[in-house]
Amino acid sequence: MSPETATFTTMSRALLREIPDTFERAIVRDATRRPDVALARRQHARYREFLEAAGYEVEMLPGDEAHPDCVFIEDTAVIVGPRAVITRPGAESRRDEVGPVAETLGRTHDIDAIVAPGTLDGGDVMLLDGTLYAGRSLRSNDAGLTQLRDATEGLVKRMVVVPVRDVLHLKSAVQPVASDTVVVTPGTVDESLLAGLRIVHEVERGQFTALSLETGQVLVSESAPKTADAVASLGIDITTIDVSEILAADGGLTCMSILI
Ligand code: CIR
Repeated sequence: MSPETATFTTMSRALLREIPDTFERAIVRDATRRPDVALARRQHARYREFLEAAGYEVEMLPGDEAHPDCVFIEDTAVIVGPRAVITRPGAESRRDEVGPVAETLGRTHDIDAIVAPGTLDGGDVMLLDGTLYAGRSLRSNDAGLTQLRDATEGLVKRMVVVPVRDVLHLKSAVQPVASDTVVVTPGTVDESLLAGLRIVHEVERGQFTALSLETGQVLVSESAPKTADAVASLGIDITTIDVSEILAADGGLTCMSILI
């Protein structure tokens, strides 16, 4: 499959994972605010409804009480065309989240996997118009990024490593809202590495999160109305959602699904 084909393959399945009761113990940087599990589940249900209304067939994996962060399924696999790269999450407590995801994706994809000493979180990987941007972060190290480069060779046009600072993942700092447009949190990445992309700067620092679909629809959080307005003013079709409890667990809108 050529890089162009890999990029424009129609995505129609979404893999999600239920929120376990232990979600209130998810890893958070601000331990003064714990997510409310019941409310998080209602917000997750609306997220699922949005994907279904957009035409996605949703497959919901059961939650795992031993893994409070398992709803953040994006971090466990990176899909590039026919290949699924199973990650080795940077947070040790999340390492075993990958099992059921690998099993499910193994039915439809060639499986490759990041191995020690490599670490990689899917939240650090973004595929835009054939270019794979990969964040070097607290969660994804050089060994993991080298393995990702090898696993995707021939499936992408190029891979650009983007060091990120002050945020968890690349996609906390750089969020696609169209195939050529990203919202960037100022000061978190060297923007010259994003040359060729249209950049919108996030107004409410660290509060904006988006999920951009191949249909052109973009789901954005209610938490950053000024940034959402800036995105909408470009003619992008946005729908807003309240994901306060997901944000409280340092998650965003991409992290709750793997789109296939
Ligand atoms: C963590 O710290 O791993 C989770 N509490 C949040 C992960 C969010 N993942 C993502 O945005 N891709």
